[in-house]
Amino acid sequence: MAPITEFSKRTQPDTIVLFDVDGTLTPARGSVSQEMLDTLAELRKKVVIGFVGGSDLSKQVEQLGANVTQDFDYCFAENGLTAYRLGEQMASQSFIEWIGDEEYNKLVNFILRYIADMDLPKKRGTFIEFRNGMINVSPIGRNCSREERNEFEKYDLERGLRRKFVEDLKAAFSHLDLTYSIGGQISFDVFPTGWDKTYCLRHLEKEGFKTIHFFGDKTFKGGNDYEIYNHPDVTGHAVTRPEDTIAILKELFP
Ligand code: M1P
Repeated sequence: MAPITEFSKRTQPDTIVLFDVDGTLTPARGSVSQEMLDTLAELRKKVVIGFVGGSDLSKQVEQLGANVTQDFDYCFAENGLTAYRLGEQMASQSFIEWIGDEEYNKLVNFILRYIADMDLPKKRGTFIEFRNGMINVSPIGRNCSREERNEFEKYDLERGLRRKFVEDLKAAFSHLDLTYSIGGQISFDVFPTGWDKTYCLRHLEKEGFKTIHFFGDKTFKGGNDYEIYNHPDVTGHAVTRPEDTIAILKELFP
C-alpha cells in the first residue's frame, strides 16, 4: 500500500512511532518537558507520530498540552477508543453499548460494595470513572491529592490490594469477557478483552504503515503496555522514564 499522502513530506512516511504517556512521554500524571516536545517536533519531520494512553483525552491534554490533537498525527485516548487523526475524530465503539446497562449496574454495585468494605487509611472521591471505552476503578478515589496518590501507591505495593480486587472481580464476573489492567498508581482499568492498547492498531490497519514502533514503560505481563509491546506487527521499546525515550529516539532516528 502506498504511504499516506498527508505524510509524504516526512523522510520516512511509512513509519509511525507510538508512545505511551505516563512514564514514557511524561512523569506519572505529570506534564511533558520542553525537551520532549522539541524531540517530538524534530521526530515528526521524519516519521508519523502518535500517542496511545489508557486515560481519557482530558488528562492527556493536561499532560501533553492544549494543542495535543495538532501536535500529534494520531491521538489515541482510552487505548484508541477515542481517536483523532490530524485533528479529526475517528469513529469508535463504547463500553456501555458493549456491556449493556443491566450487567453494568451489577458490576458497579459490586465494585462500590467492595470498596466500602476495604479498610484503607484514606478514601476520597470518584471511585469509579465512567469513560467511553472502559471504566477506571480507584479504591482511594480519583480526586485524591498528589501526596495521597503517592501514599496509596506505596500502601498498595506492600499489600497487593488492587491485585486481590482484580482477582475477586474476575471470579465474580467470569461470564463477561473483561480485561483488568493495573496501569497507574491508584487505580485499574476494566474493558472488554481485546480493547487493550492493541485496539489503536485497528485504526492504523488501512493506513499503509510498514513499520510501527511503540515505546512504553509497563511492558511486563499484567502492565497495560504488554499486549501492544509484544504484538507481532509492532517493534517495541521498553523505557522506565521519559529520558530513556529521548535517548532511544536519538539512536533510532539520529
Ligand atoms: O495511563 C496509565 C493509567 O493512568 C491513570 O492511572 P492512575 O490514576 O491509577 O495513576 C489512569 O488514567 C488509568 O486509566 C491509566 O491506565
